[in-house]
Amino acid sequence: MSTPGERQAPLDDRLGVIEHVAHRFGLTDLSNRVAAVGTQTSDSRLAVVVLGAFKAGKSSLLNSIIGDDVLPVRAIPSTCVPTVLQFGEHLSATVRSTSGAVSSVSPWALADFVTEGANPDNIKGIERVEVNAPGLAAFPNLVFVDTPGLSSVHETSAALSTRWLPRVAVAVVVVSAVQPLSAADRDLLQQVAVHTPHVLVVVSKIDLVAEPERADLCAYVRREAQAGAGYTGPVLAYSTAPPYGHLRARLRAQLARLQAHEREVAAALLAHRTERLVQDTRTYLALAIAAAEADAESATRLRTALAAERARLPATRTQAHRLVRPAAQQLQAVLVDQLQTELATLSAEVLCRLPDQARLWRGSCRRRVETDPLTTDWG
Ligand SMILES: Nc1nc2c(ncn2[C@@H]2O[C@H](COP(=O)(O)OP(=O)(O)OP(=O)(O)O)[C@@H](O)[C@H]2O)c(=O)[nH]1
Ligand SMILES: [Mg+2]
Repeated sequence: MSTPGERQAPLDDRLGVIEHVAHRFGLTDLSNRVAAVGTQTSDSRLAVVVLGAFKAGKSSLLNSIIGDDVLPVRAIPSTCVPTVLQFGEHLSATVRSTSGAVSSVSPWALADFVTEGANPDNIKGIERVEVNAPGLAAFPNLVFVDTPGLSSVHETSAALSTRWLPRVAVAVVVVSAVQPLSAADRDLLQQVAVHTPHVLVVVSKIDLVAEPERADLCAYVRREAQAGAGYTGPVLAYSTAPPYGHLRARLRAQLARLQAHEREVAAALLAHRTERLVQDTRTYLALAIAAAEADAESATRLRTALAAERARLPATRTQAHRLVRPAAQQLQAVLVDQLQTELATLSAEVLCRLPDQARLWRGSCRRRVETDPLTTDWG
């Protein structure tokens, strides 16, 4: 694992320029994102943030991953305070108040703090609850976050973009099978893409959809997510119901892959965040020029100031590319590795089924198999 110093050094210049621009123009969005990059360089654990609409099944999904029903699950809008879950040898919980107070509580009493019913509009002033869970032993470098549900596109933009999205390393976007990919979900996917390249879409409650329609439903979500938000990542069906252990295992396998390649994931995340920050800073600067052109005097002042910023940004971009390239190479190596493993499994399966299938064939194909099924060249 890289030390904070190793990750920080090459970023200082870029972040310094962007922070300067953000401060000068009062761009809090950029300031938050610069702060998030700074946090990433000092905290090596990856934040897997579970996001989605009200009642999509976010808390249920996390309970099934940790193997304990500690997060309150309700049929009415429930979670109102985020809960951060990480590996710990013993199940325990801590409540952090906005005042700075910290207190240990029973992990079975989280409903008193994180639910709308017991803590309406967060009158108890809780910033977050932290849970140590032995069920996360397989993911010591991941920190999971259960977030309050989103009710509208507006809320997605307002609350999340400033508070949670900048901290997301991996976004698990939960979409309910009974309300697949609403406008708010598409908006969320678009916003998430600004902050991380690591996104998983999970179609929850798949047990509520008849078996023959499940594949179509996932294909629909995939199509809509691509058309509406340019999303091309995995779409995983999910259910917390007992017969669907194989679907839960698939999600765990995806998370295990992130855990195993934590360094590459973190490098790609840092490169992505920096590159997007550079792009957005350029856009803000261009807008600032356009706005200032309405006022000749301020335009002259601003132009002089912006010329200095612009002179520094090309160097910033080059540095960002330097960061992206090694990360991309590392990821490529990982993908080739995975493909080779899957190819070996697939080849074994094809060779195993071939004799039975070949009996049904006619003509030249059949003659080739009969000659030597194992050395026949199928290419
Ligand atoms: N049938 C079925 N119901 C589920 C599944 N997952 C969650 N539910 C139900 O969906 C409802 C909402 O689940 P929660 O886990 O509280 O959803 P949430 O997204 O955390 O909700 P908020 O915190 O209010 O946004 C509850 O009644 C759950 O029992 C599932 O896989 N299958
Ligand atoms: Mg919840």
